[in-house]
Amino acid sequence: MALERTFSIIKPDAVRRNLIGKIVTKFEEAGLTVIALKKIQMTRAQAEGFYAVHKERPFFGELVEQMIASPVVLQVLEGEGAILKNREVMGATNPANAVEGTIRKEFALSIGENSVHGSDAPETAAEEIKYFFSDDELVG
Ligand code: DAT
Ligand code: MG
Repeated sequence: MALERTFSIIKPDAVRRNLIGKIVTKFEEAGLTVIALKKIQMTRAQAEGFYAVHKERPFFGELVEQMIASPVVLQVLEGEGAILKNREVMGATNPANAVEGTIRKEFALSIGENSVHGSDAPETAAEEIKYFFSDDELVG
């Protein structure tokens, strides 16, 4: 396994419920290291650009509205096999299908308000990190 970096968003539904610490703890306990972290209010343009891959899907409008409803926490996580590890800690997109102990099983409200985003592959991880962070913000 290689040392990887991946991108994570703690979504508005979780930030609003003061779950930042509990979610970061899940990542850290899985062996992921936080090498960048910031809280922002995402703009509509940022959210539409970030989710451009989903723009033809029926839930695109709702997805953008949920992402800009209130602040989010952005992170870059580093570790061995970090991309897959992050996805495992997150759990399935639909919380109804998420395994016990995962973030989405414990905290997600619905398939849309599912508490976290995580990159799904090395290419998207690199793109998503660059979309929100400059190189000098990554402190490995
Ligand atoms: P993931 O966030 O697990 O990578 P995805 O990339 O397929 O899932 O979709 C991005 C987000 O879009 C997902 O976190 C929640 C929303 N979404 C996906 N499928 C949906 C659906 N059928 N109805 C409503 N929202 C959906
Ligand atoms: Mg995805």
